[in-house]
Amino acid sequence: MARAYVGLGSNLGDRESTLRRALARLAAEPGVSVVAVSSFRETEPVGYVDQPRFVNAAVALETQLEPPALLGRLLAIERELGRTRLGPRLGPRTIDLDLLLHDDRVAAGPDLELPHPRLHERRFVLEPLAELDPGLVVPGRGPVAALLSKLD
Ligand code: PH2
Ligand code: MG
Ligand code: MG
Repeated sequence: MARAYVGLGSNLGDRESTLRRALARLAAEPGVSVVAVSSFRETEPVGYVDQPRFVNAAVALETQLEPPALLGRLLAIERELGRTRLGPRLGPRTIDLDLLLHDDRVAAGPDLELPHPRLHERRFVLEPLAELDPGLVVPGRGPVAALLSKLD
């Protein structure tokens, strides 16, 4: 069994309801159990700023799935909840499910990078992770609490 962390984000439609539906689908996946869900927080858009505010959260999972299989399930749930990839990169989305961490795996493939490549610089990811596990360490980057204290 691996411990994985997934980041959730939405800034189109009924954001909270979409996050709850995504969590229910994750919990229903064979080989996946939900261990803990962070609070939902409204956040200012980062990267591509001319878009609505997001609701973000993170979830801790226990899973038998290897990273590529888990990523495949996340992308399938995104599609089921109406995610399209027609707009700008980093632009508005009904649902975004990002595989952030999978135990202490490090991977640098074209389809899957672990840890998530921008995790260490995003407050909207680090804060929910710190809430789930204040002692969590990001492989190659350090403890989430230290990463948060480096952001201004
Ligand atoms: N996701 C992005 C780009 N910018 N900003 C916030 N606040 N929350 C997000 O989830 C987010 C973002 C691309 O995935
Ligand atoms: Mg994302
Ligand atoms: Mg994504």
